[in-house]
Amino acid sequence: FSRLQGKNVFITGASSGIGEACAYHFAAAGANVILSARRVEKLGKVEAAIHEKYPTVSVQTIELDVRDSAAVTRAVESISGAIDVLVNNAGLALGTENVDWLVDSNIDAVIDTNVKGLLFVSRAVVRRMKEQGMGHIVMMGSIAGLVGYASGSVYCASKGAVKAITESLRAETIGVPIHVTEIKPGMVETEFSVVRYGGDKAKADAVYRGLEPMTADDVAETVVFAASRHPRCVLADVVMLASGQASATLAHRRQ
Ligand code: NDP
Ligand code: 8X3
Repeated sequence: FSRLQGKNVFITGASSGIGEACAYHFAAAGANVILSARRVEKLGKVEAAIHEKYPTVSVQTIELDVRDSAAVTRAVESISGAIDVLVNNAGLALGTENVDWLVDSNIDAVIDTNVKGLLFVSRAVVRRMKEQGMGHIVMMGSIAGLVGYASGSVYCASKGAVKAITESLRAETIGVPIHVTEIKPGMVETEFSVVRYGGDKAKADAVYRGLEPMTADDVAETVVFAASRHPRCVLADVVMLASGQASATLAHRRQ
């Protein structure tokens, strides 16, 4: 028995990391998955892996850059049937400049993706869910949205915005009912730090030095748990930390 059996789950940023893990975990729960990201070849590999392991699950892949408002509208229109669950996950950090050295292109990419892209996707999907009279949106926030840390101003601001958008949306949808969950993970080892450091794997590895980070599967399990509660309740807010972490600014590292 699974409350997610036969449900349709739309995931942004499903080509790697947390979004990809969500694709597998929702498929394992019997849900059909609609996977979107810019790198379609990676989505194809995820689709093939799901077909092989869960042959009864339907998979749709959509090439989508969430920064493109019109493309987001078209992508959501291309999804047939209900959208029962949205995992609003696509996102990134770029660079670690302090405020006085911020780079325009990094500011634009992070705000355009994490804030504006998340809003474009939310708008299109909430309209759809209001027509359906139900739905569940899982926002991928971060503990970086709770406390700003040095060299993280733009990313922290973007995740602070995710928190604010989540709260506004929850207030706007109480009567529908559309359920809204925000997951705020701490350190999860994915492509996240490799992207943030422009492909420098050594710098990315140093982020997790001396502690055991969470995995994308750890977060995906929680996303699926949140999306499969009884409809009378909503898991509104989840903070997930690696066991050696107390906050975005306090971690215990073995020497
Ligand atoms: P990854 O880099 O592994 O995955 C990021 C995903 O986002 C990729 O699938 C990427 O796909 C997609 N993406 C990035 N930009 C765009 C875009 N413009 N349009 C569409 N898709 C895009 O990192 P994570 O899995 O770690 O990150 C997923 C989410 O989790 C992000 O929102 C991140 O901020 C958040 N998070 C991560 C934490 C961590 O420590 N790793 C902790 C807390 C939150 P593609 O490049 O193919 O478009
Ligand atoms: C990513 C988590 O703490 O590296 O959202 O900013 S952190």
